[in-house]
Amino acid sequence: MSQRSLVLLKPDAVRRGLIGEIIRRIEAKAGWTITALELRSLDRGTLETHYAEHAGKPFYEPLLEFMVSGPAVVMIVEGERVIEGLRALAGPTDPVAAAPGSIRGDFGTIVRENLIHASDSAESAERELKIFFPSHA
Ligand code: RTP
Ligand code: MG
Repeated sequence: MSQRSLVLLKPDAVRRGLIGEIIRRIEAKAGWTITALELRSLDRGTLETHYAEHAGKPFYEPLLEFMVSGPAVVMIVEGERVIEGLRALAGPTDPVAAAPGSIRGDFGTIVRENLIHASDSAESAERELKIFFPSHA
């Protein structure tokens, strides 16, 4: 079943020069295609909408501060079971708990600075695509 996912390479990934490595892993998956891609400085309002489910949690403000700390790569990835597949490729939220071989498991140590966001469900993908790519939604 072909799906679309909204992917962010977070500011830590850009700062550390990991854009190419992460995109290589995504492109290597059979049948997946990047259909939109932009280096973009995200504004706070966009991030408040994107991360609305976390408003009020202790990590919310530091998360927003981190996400505006430098440019991110914003992408649409399309393909077979791409939502579940990208979550698996990324690994769990805490990079230290993430298995080696996953993006977070190979490159992360800090929960907040965990390199990548990928939509967690078809409903989230629809919502997030409208936020980041209104012309593609
Ligand atoms: P994301 O939404 O970015 O794809 O990540 P996720 O689903 O794996 O994690 P989520 O629970 O939605 O949390 C969103 C992002 O907030 C940061 N975070 N920091 N305890 C903490 O310091 C903490 N918990 C979460 C991470 O950047 C996480 O990806
Ligand atoms: Mg999430």
